[in-house]
Amino acid sequence: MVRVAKGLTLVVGLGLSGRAICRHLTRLDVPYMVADTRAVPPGLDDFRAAHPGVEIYCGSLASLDLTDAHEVVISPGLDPRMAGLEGLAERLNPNTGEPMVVGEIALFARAASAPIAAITGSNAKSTVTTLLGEMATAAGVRAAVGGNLGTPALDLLADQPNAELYILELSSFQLETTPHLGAACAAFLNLSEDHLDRHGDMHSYCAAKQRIFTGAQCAVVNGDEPKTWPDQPVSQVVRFSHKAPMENEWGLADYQGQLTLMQGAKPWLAIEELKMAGQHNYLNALAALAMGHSLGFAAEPMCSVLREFKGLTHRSEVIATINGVTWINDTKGTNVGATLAAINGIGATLKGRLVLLAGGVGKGADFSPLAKPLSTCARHVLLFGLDAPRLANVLIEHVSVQQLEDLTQAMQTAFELAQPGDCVLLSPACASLDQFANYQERGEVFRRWVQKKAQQVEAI
Ligand code: UMA
Ligand code: ADP
Repeated sequence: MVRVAKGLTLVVGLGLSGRAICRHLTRLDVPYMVADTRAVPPGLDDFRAAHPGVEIYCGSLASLDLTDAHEVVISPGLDPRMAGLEGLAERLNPNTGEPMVVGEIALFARAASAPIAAITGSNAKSTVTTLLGEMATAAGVRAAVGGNLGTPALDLLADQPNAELYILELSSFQLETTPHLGAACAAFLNLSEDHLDRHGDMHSYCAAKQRIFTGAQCAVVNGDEPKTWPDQPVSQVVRFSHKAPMENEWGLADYQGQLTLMQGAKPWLAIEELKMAGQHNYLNALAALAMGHSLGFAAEPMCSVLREFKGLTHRSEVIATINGVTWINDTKGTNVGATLAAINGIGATLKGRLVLLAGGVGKGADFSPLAKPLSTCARHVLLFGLDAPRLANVLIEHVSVQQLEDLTQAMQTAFELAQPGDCVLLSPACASLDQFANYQERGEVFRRWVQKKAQQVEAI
């Protein structure tokens, strides 16, 4: 057994979050040691050089004696109930009054001196977080934007100490280890199956996300999805929905002959002024407006951001039109809910039919909700990767399905099968890790292939 010395904080994981946690503890002069379950975590030598004198343990946590540890701060990619940490997440820490095991965001909440706007949900987190960040800047608010979408939250504290507002995208993994967030405004955008391999069931997954509301002053929730509504008292709850809104709610309604983003009876922006592709982005615009409004941003700067924002790369991103067929990269569609939103959002605007490219690591999800919408709007579904057989099983009776070796083969087949007016959509409903380093690499493979094909076709 390796003993964690009395009074030391144990940081678990040497990824982005782990390193940010270490930098934070170093700044605070809190003594700590580090553990990583991998024999040789990536970047170990660099870490040693940057933190001389910090003890590092690599291997199973079950060989650590944590009896005297001050606190355990765990990275989001690791399960707080993993071997070696059994029972600790439920035990109160006499030093902090919080559980013995916490995560990066718990330390962030303790240290942040400016208000926090936090965003969670199964999908659309990065889009709404980025939109809100741009709205803050346009409204003249010095905002620092980070969390699950990129810069670790704790690095924001050091990099932007004068921030007037922290805007954080938070995953269920991060929230699970955050006992108290105390956000000025917390949004829970939507809930659909994801990460069940980690959380076990939808109840635990939703409970992790519900933690975003602990100590929140204002909750922004999806009026159409009751599971996103706070399960604890929050003094102000603001709903957004795709329906015509009641007073003080946000929604969509006809205003002077145009579908318009509305707050109660007040028109904010006609849909045709939005640049983002797909109907699912109407809700994302409403969620960002609802949050910005509750945080006191002025109306006009928020609307001007919505008039310009084209959406993030890898999310319903139009890459090219080849022989009348539009090719769309939605590699960030990594779960069934996201792919459903992309199919419904894009399918509704199509002249032809959809050729869907899907597959990868399904994370234990039920794929059957895809069957009905695909039977209505798809010409073919081309499957690749680890869970292609599971996808094929649930889709085969509803739509034409073919299984291919990999994404490149699927793209070649799509090129041969698609007809003018159709749309080839990469929205895999799965994680990418069986065949790619990450979802971005999968999207870049798609982009490069499509752009090359477009040049070849033009040259003919
Ligand atoms: N790992 C080990 N042993 C360890 C430590 C890590 O095996 O001791 C493995 C984990 O199982 C995991 C990988 O290393 O597969 C990375 O885990 P990590 O916790 O070290 O991850 P970070 O590098 O800190 O990145 C995390 C988020 N990753 C995860 O939650 C898995 C990043 O979100 C986030 O951008 C970053 O913190 C900064 O906040 C990525 C993500 O995939 C984009 N998030 C999931 C999602 O969006 O669906 C939740
Ligand atoms: P996240 O950060 O939660 O993964 P993103 O903004 O990166 O969210 O979008 C991820 C995917 O979610 C997109 O590629 C799209 O398929 C889907 N999506 C976008 N908006 C919505 C929405 N309002 N509801 C459901 N799915 C959505």
